[in-house]
Amino acid sequence: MPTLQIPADPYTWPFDGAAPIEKTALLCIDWQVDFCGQGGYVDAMGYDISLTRAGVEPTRRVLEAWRESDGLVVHTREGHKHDLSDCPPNKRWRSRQIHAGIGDVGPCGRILVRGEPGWEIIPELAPIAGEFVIDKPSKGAFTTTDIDLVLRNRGITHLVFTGITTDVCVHTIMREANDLGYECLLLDDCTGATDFGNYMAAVKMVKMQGGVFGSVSNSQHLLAALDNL
Ligand code: C5J
Repeated sequence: MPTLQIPADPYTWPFDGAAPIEKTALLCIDWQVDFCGQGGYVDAMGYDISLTRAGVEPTRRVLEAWRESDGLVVHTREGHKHDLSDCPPNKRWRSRQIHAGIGDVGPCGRILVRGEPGWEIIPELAPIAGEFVIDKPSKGAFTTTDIDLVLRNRGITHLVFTGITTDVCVHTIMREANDLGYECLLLDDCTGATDFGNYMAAVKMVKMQGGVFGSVSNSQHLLAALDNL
């Protein structure tokens, strides 16, 4: 069975020596127009989308190679129902304070609402047939969706993380997954945050205490390992 072993910091990933590709999923978290496209939610909040777009090209290369290895791909999308019945009032209130109200109309349609142009995954990283897409009304995924069931039904024990934003949804999902016993790897050039300092801190936090949430590597190391399969 083909396995992965990736040079990473603070430990060579995975902790158990080798990750069988059929037990490993590539997670692509919230690569949506709202988080990295012009006129989307992050843009409307006034952040520099070049920071959240920084990981697009490395992730595209990883996704292409992962697909060739027949590994499982799971995409997530953050978004709410049209009637916002699944949007916590404090989340909507907070976003309106900074003039990017969830559910309000912006250049990419209603912000973070399912089915709107801003909610779509960007074309470069769009899912293809056979890949799972998990819709979540939340930053995390494990308490608000069936992702854990989907992964366990496929025998997945190891997770490779790409996505945005590093310090919000990626971190929340990685922490949830780590708590549930999944062995996690973050690719640091396949992620980005709305603030570079927060990106750096979020990556550092994964590595503290000997890898409290997992280990950190990059696309080059993963691509080399996939090439050697
Ligand atoms: C945020 C996310 N930042 N995908 N969501 O609200 O990180």
